[in-house]
Parts: sequence; structure tokens; C-alpha cells
Amino acid sequence: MGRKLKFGKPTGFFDVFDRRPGPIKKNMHYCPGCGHGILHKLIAEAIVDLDMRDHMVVISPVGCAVFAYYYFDAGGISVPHGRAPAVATGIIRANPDSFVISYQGDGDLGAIGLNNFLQAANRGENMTVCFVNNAIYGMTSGQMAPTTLIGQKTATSPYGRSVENEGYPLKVSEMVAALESPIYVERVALTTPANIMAARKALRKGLTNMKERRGFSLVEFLSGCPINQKMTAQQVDEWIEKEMIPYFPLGCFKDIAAERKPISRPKPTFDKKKVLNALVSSAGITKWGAKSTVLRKELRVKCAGYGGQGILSLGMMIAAMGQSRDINVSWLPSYGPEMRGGTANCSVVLSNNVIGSPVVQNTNILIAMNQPSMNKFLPDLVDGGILLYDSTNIAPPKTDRRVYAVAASDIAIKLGNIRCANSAIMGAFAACLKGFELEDYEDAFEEAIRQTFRKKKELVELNIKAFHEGRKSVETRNV
Ligand SMILES: Cc1ncc(C[n+]2csc(CCOP(=O)(O)OP(=O)(O)O)c2C)c(N)n1
Ligand code: SF4
Ligand SMILES: [Mg+2]
Repeated sequence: MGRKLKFGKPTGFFDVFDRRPGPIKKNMHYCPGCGHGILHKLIAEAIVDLDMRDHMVVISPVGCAVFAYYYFDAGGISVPHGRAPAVATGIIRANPDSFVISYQGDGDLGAIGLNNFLQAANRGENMTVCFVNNAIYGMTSGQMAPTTLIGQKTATSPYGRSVENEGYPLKVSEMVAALESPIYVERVALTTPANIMAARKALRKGLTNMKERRGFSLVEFLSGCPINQKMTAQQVDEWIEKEMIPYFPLGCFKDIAAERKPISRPKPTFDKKKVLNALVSSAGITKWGAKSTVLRKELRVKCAGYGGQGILSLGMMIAAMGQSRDINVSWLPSYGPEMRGGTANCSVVLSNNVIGSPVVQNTNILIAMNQPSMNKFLPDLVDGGILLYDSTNIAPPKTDRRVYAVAASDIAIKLGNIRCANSAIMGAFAACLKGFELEDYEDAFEEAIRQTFRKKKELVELNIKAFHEGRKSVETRNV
């Protein structure tokens, strides 16, 4: 009695999720019944109640929580798969005043990132790891994870996981509790209200340990993935209670925070020049900041299409072409989580000067290979910018920009392999570069193709042919 219940959105969340693309700005991207949503709410409440938000960085891992940064009104950073504890270490070592939640799934923490995770635990870094164990790879459509149960059917264990083939499911909490350094390890479940309240308490304990700088805390959350388990939200909760908890028992495995003195390390100094020099010499770069004489203008290129069209390699080839002519280049890939489809795209910057940001927003040249990509990126094309599109797949656009249509997929099909459509459209791109003073562009692109396909010699000539067909089709028909 007299207990205050909280309803509504915790203040640790943004009021509106502006970073979320598309019109839906109020809801999360998680499927109904997913444990990630419940845990996000617990975190958003706790970081405010514990007054940690202003110094908090929540790490978004690769996995279904990849977009955690849409939601938390706190610091955030996205990291490569499994690297959350390594990045968290960098953050807290560089700025010991910060707090970091290393948010990780079972694939992220237990498979690809197990070493990073164990080493951070063993070093006793001052961080809280929120480990979401849903016994499956959620984001990539339900493959077997290190924590998949014996007998559990997944996309990659259609007859059920067996001890003979895959061994026993990994008991992460028990393993970490056996190390000397970690101070707090507890396993909880995001199922019944009572279990969720216990999860809330465990999370707050882990965060309080971090606030007091006592070291490494792990909270493992047993969590549902109804979509991949092909269950309703209720069924998946029952499955966790009946199948998961007997193998992964709930409870506290270690709690020695009170015995540990707060960690104190001298604040590091940061000399930008020294770091830059160290990076440049270790990468073997001799001409840092050199000005290219080949390209007079910076070119910001966006390549976009769907997965399988070779979009990322197209960007790579363009970057390789620039690199071979001493142009400064950057290449930045971007692709959506497989469960939700989406387009694949990459940003390439070719510059005569040091490149400030590899992110391309004000695009000079857009290469679009499917309709959704063109619809999405055409508004970013600057005045005087160029649109190159695959007219096999895309209807002629209404735009006042310069437009070059190339039937790249048709060219590739005629040459006998649809996969060289990216080289065909690159030929069209090369033709456009004539206006940008790149004189030996044909040789430079051919070199880039040879370099890209150096391990598949049979594809070199095919792609070079496609390149020239694409170039000619633009030069003769569309300019
Ligand atoms: C380096 C790398 N390898 C593989 C992948 C493909 N991949 C994306 S998410 C994922 C597994 C995610 O599973 P989990 O960590 O359990 O997160 P969940 O989606 O279940 O929350 C994999 C293997 C990737 N994105 N990057
Ligand atoms: S696929 Fe599974 S883990 Fe991913 S959002 Fe949906 S329910 Fe959650
Ligand atoms: Mg998982």
C-alpha cells in the first residue's frame, strides 16, 4: 500500500524517437513481446533515478538492439559485432568520469565477442554488461546461438541442438562468476511481473556498482524472441519458465562489491598530434594531408540498392580507383538489419584534400540500383548533382538534376551474369567523371576491377566488359 506505481514513458527515453527513420517516431522497432523493449524501459528508468544519465553511454551492439541509440536520452555509440566491451573499455579509460552499459545479445557476447567480453570481465573494468540471452540470433532470422538449448530447433539446427554436435549451451553467468575480478553476477528473467521486478533490482545494483566505481558487473536477462521461436509473447514467456530457467537457473552468482575499493586511475592526457602521428605512421601513410592534383573538386558519392547487387563492392571499386590515383578516399558501408529488410548503401568520398567526414549527405553523384533507394536518396542530391540509375529496375524520375539512365542489369544479363551490373553502372559513373578532370579514368577503373576480383580471375574480363558497355551506353545514348 502506498507504493507509487509509474506509468508512461520513462524520462530516460527521448520524448519522440527522431532518429528512427520513417513516419513512426513514437514506437520502438522491436517485435511485440520482445525482451529488449522491456529491458530498455528498465534502463531508461534506472539511469534517471540513479542520476547517471548525463555521464552515461549506452552501447548499441550488432543484433536486434542495434538501434538502441534511437531511444535513450543519454550518450550512445554503435559498435561492430562483439566489440562492445572493448569500446566500453576505451570510453571509461579515456574518460573515467563516464559510465558505460555494454548492451549485448547472446550471439554478440557468447560467440563473436566472447574473448572481448571475458577479457574485460577479467580486467575488472568499471562497466555494467546487460546480457540479453534469448537463446537465438534474433536479428538474422533465428540461427543457433551459444546459449540455444539442447533440442531447441533453430534455422541452423532444424533437428534441434544436440550435445554430440554442438556441446552444451554456454552458461555465461556461471563462467564469469568463477573469475576473480568481476564483483557482481546475477541472472534474471524478463517474463512474469515478479521476475521483471527482480530484473529491475539487479540492473540497478549493477549500475550502482558502476556509479561507485567498484568494477565489473554482469546481469544476464533471459529474454523472449517470439518471432523467431514462432510463438506468441505469452507462449515464449512460458517456454522461458519451463525450458530455459531449469538449465539457466535464476539468482545471484556473485556479489562482492562491498569488499572492493573504488577503482582509481590517473586521468589520461590526450595529445591529438601525437595520436595522429602514431596512426599515420602505423598505417604506412607517408603523405598525410597531401593535396591531390588529379581531382580539383571533392566528390561525395552515394551508391544504393538492395543486398546482393554488389553495392558495397561498387563503392569499394570507386574508392580503389581514387586511391590508385593518389586521391584521398573514404568508404562507409551501411545496411539495415536483415529481419527488417531495407536498402544497402555506401558512401564514398573522393577528395583532393583531407576528408572531414565519410558520411555523405549532400550528395554530388547518386548511383541508384533499385527504386526504394532512389526514392530515399534523391532528395539528398545537391543542385547541379548527377543521378545515375539502373533503368532496368527504375522508372524515369521526375527531377531537375542531371540524369543518366543506364540499363545496367540488362547489360549484365546479356553478358551472362547479372552480378556484373554494378560494374556496368560504374562504367556510367566513369563517363560522368570526365567533367571532373580525371584523365586516365578508364585505366584507373580497370585497375580497380582487377584489384577487386584478383582472387576470381574469371570475373575480371567479364566485369571489365560490363564496365565498358555501361560507359558506352551513357556516352552514346543518354548524355
Ligand atoms: C562481423 C559480423 N558478423 C556477423 C554479422 C551478422 N549478424 C548480425 S546480428 C547477428 C547475431 C545477433 O544475435 P544476438 O547477439 O543474440 O542478438 P539478438 O538479435 O538475438 O538480440 C549476426 C551473426 C554481422 N553483422 N557482423
Ligand atoms: S527478432 Fe526477436 S530479438 Fe529481434 S526484435 Fe524481434 S522478437 Fe526481439
Ligand atoms: Mg540473441
